[in-house]
Amino acid sequence: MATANSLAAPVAIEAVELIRVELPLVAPFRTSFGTETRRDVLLVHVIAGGAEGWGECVAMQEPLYSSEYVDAAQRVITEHLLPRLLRQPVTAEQVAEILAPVKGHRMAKAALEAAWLDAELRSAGRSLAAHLGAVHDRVSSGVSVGIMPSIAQLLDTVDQYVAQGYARIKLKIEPGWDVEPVGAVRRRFGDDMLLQVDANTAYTLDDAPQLARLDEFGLLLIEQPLPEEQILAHAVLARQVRTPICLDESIVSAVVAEEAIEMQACSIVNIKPGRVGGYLESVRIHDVCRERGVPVWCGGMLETGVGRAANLALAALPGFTLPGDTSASDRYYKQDLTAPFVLDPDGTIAVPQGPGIGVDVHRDVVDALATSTQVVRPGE
Ligand code: OSB
Ligand code: MG
Repeated sequence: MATANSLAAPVAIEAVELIRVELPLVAPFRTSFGTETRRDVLLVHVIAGGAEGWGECVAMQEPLYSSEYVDAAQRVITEHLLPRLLRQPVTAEQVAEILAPVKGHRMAKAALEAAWLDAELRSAGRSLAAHLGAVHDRVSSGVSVGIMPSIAQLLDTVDQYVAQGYARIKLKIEPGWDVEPVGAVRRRFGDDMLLQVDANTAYTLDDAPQLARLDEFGLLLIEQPLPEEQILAHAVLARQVRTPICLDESIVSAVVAEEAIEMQACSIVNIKPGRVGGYLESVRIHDVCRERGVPVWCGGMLETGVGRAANLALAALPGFTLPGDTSASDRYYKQDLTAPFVLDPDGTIAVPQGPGIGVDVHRDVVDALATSTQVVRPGE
């Protein structure tokens, strides 16, 4: 079973930079909760005795996917999280425990833990992939396709991704955009294409008959049809549809994952490190699911290369048996913050093998796109 090993000494932090970077998306991305046209990313950069570490906070501009949002994440980091972390030298392994008194704010905590992990691993000369327990050096990658103005535009978009080699297609759905577009894609691309849907909580249990109409399309899974808190309702729904239910928003920790599986609310789990409070909790969810024979896959939050590098390391663990939302850089951004991640024609992306997250952050690009920088030092 994959477990995160502890490293040696904690790195002594000199400064933590909180850098906000704005990147335009290559195309608008519409989900049941809103339309994204740009990403307002919070980067955490720790500087520690010759070493450095980077973490990406996946909180979005508005609290529409979950209750977190980027301004609040930065605020909780400066007011509540960093004061606790900077009191004494702390290992990455201890970050979650030290921050536990602060309730929630998992995306903010995850970004800090990621930066601490990266700094420690870079100074130890060890890759995040090896540290987390990766067993593959390439991972199978899918792509998440937004809600489109028309079926014709949807088919064109899917066609381009299929031509690039993506291993599976995920369609965003909502009431009024489900059976028709999914059926059109299935008919156009055939029964062999790996296809799944994501509702981002847009349905209610009363919609069970409509969701059961998706059964005929042989989908891999339906992701988070009902609200985040309604885990039991997902168990009820799971008995009314044949398509496997996968949870995203609902799974905020390993304990919740275990309970949801126990309740038979889901038979597949989407693991997003930001949503669950970090890469180390992600490994615990992976382990919980693997022990119970529940497949997992790595979700995405439109990350830049910083978060993407770390997600690829996680997705290389043995329980990640379904293609993830770990798409290539050019699916999101014209200019990434690292060397671009590229999809191979076989539908895989290489897992970075260098120390830490395994990629260099292009500081010149970060500085050119930065909208603000805040520096926090211990003892201030
Ligand atoms: O629900 O998986 C989701 C993007 C932003 C917020 C939530 C989700 C998504 C995606 C795209 O589906 C995932 C990605 O490609 O990064
Ligand atoms: Mg989702």
